[in-house]
Amino acid sequence: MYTQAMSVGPQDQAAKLQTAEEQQRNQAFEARIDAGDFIEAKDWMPDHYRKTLVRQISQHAHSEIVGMLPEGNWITRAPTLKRKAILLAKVQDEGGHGLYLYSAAETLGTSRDQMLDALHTGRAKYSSIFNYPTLTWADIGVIGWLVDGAAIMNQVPLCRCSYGPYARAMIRICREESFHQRQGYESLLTMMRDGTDAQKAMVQDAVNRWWWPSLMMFGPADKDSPNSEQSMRWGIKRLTNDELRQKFVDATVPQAELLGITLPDPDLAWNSERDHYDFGAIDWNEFWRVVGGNGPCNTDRLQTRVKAWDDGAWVREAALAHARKRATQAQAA
Ligand code: BYC
Repeated sequence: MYTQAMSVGPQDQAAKLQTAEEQQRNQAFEARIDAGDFIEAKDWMPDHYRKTLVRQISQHAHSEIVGMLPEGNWITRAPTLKRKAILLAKVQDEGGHGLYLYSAAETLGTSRDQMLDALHTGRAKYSSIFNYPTLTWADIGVIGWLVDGAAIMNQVPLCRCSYGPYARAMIRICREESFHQRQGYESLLTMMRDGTDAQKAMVQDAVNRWWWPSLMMFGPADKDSPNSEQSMRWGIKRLTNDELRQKFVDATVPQAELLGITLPDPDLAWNSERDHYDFGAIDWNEFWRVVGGNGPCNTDRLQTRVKAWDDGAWVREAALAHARKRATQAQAA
């Protein structure tokens, strides 16, 4: 027994060496994180850091392209040419955000096909917010104001994410989201200022339906967020879900007052001791139901994405055939 325990074979020695090497790499990695360095695609990183980033960035990319659907629903019904042009540009921007983000995630060694397969087979998530329907034109303004507003609040700190390619993608995305938020708010202001009573009521109804789902976008409460602690330590997330949610409420309440609408929360009140707004309890059962695939539009959203992927097969094949032809021509030249 004793001799067996003492004898260290070549394999054990290699494992020990690897562990020591891994430890050193890990320490160097953590030191870079602590120093505020950006981690780049070719740098060594722990597996869990890589996996966390692929999970978050790909979910973010999926949210952008699924997020095109509720708004796309209103392109043909926008009330004026100006509003149609703005909406078209916005939806196109969301597609572009998806592309930057898929590209950022690809630098971590996961292919776009793998990520899309995970979305299409229900293994990857996308933001809960896009499983709600857009029932009236006012929903489009409210999505700009509240959904893009929540997105900016969440995404500005991601411009300082420790992973360089994600942080850089977020800088451009945030600039565009800021335009999205303003156009939504301006469209609501116009309806509230110049609209008929029915149009004003339509804005209030849309706000009533989107307020709570917008607060849910920030994710579960910190105490129920399994990923936050590690992601904060690694500088992937810079603020927690609850911190961001509070910042969003604080910024949005005065905007609602200026608009002349009410927010559907009887517990919403300024708390001068905390210097923040207090707000009511979020229905976490609804949140988990929607995240789990049982929201009002989950099935429809996923089916639409799968159909778009299937219908686009010929485009991908044509693009690859063209690339092959160009490569062959370049070789021959
Ligand atoms: N919906 O431990 P937690 C946009 C999941 S796009 C669905 O706190 P984490 C826009 C979470 O993934 C908006 N699932 O996780 C586009 C985790 O599940 P897994 C998207 C959610 O990652 C077009 C579990 O719950 N923005 O703005 O530390 C038009 C536990 O959560 C949600 C981004 O993706 C949710 N709301 O924090 C307009 C931003 N919340 O993966 C606008 C980047 C949580 O363990 N992402 N879950 O199975 C993030 O900042 C973070 O990933 C989150 C979640 C704050 C969302």
